[in-house]
Amino acid sequence: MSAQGRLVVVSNRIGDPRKAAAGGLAVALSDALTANGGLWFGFSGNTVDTSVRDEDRLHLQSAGSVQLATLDLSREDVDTYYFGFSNQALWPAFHYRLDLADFSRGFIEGYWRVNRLFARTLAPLLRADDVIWVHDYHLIPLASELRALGCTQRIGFFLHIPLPPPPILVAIPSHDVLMRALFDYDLVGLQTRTDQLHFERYVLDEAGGERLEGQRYALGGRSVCARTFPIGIDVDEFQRLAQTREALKTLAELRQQYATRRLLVGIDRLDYSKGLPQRMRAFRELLATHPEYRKSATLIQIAAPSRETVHAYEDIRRELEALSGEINGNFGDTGWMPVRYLHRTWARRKLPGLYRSACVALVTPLRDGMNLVAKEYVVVQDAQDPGVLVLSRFAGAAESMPEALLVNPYDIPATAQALRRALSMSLAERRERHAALMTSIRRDDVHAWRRDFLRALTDLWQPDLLQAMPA
Ligand code: GDG
Repeated sequence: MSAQGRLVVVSNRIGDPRKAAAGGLAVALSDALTANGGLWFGFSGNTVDTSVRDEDRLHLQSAGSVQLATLDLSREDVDTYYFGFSNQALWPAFHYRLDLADFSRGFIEGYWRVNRLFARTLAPLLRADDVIWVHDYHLIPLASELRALGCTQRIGFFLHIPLPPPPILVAIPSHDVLMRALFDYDLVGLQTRTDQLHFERYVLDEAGGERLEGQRYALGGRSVCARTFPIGIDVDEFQRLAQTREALKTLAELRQQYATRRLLVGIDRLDYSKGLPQRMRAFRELLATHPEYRKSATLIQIAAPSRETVHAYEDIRRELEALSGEINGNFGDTGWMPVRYLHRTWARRKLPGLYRSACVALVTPLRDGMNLVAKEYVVVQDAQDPGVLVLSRFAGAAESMPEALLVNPYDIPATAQALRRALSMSLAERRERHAALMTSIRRDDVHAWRRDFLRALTDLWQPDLLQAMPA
């Protein structure tokens, strides 16, 4: 079997490598997809009647040497598999929010049904020497379903979100089936060493599995390699974006508009994992305890709409509107609003201008797989006069970015104190921290992530070893 097989990427939604707006992940994967020809498979985003046959739901198109395959789903499938089990059970539970998790029976059934449908539709498109890379929590059972159809190709899985520790994992009904499904992959990639440790603790202590050589784990006669691959950004691509006319224009406009202000920026999907209310409270605390900032500091918070039909997202949106209104009401003046809260998606090409105009970035999730905003902010700073990153210790990024100002976002006074420190940090210290952060961001960029994962998946594939496993 060749080590140079075609790459098949499977994710809930696919990226189109032809579109510049696609972002780092799509661009990085498209390099690998085009190298030996590739296929990207996922949900089309369109819904169809349940009576439509599998073959009529599949759409194939070519983007250069890459084939894009998308599948329509029924309304019920989207509601149970996507909005249901993926985003109302796994997303909150994996972000340690069991209080928000809904484990309705119909959700999990829909989740497995769609994974089976993905497998059934994908299998006929596969070649014997393909290397398959499955992405994220929507598709954990996909390898099991493909194996059940007789697929023997190398299959890797990467989890973009955190893996919680066993006491949280075991609260998920059928956690055992879900975790065992990971053993149908050849390689499981996680964002951080902490996530890997949680995987190990679950396998050894909860499931009664074993640890083998080389970060391999055995359970129920099967074995899988589980390793850490911290995802990164395409540094050069993002720095190039910062030099485009639009990014420079955004920067110039913001500098002019806020000439007498110091900008703090937050850019996130509107999601309860991102710690947005806590962040606003920390900013409120800064204004309350340090009146000198009332006339100078402005927080621009972009909260890009996301999963709007899910209740928990509606609640967080209301909370943020109330908080920003309250802060502006209490601390604003006729000519100044301390919080600019924008519930909309900003054009990607403008983001570098916004990052660059801010002397502080607030990346303070309550829990995050990695967080790419933290990395994007750092790489577009002026190395001679860089801004300061205030980063939650609960973001995966904190593991490799200790030179940021690390905070516990639940501790509002301490976060406010960190904001003050960031706003008053000396140039020498800012430069030193920035240089150190640039080194790790470059080392762990998206190309290294992709290369390391695919190399591990290719190298690890040793059928002899699998067959030698005890039944
Ligand atoms: C998941 C994991 C993990 C944000 N607002 C706008 C906008 N963005 C872009 C950012 C950044 C991306 O979206 C967000 O990436 P994050 O990593 O911060 O977070 P998630 O979306 O939750 O991603 C996360 C990631 O997967 C990768 O593995 O790091 O932990 O949760 O690129 O710039 N882009 C535009 N307008 C916006 O308003 N155009």
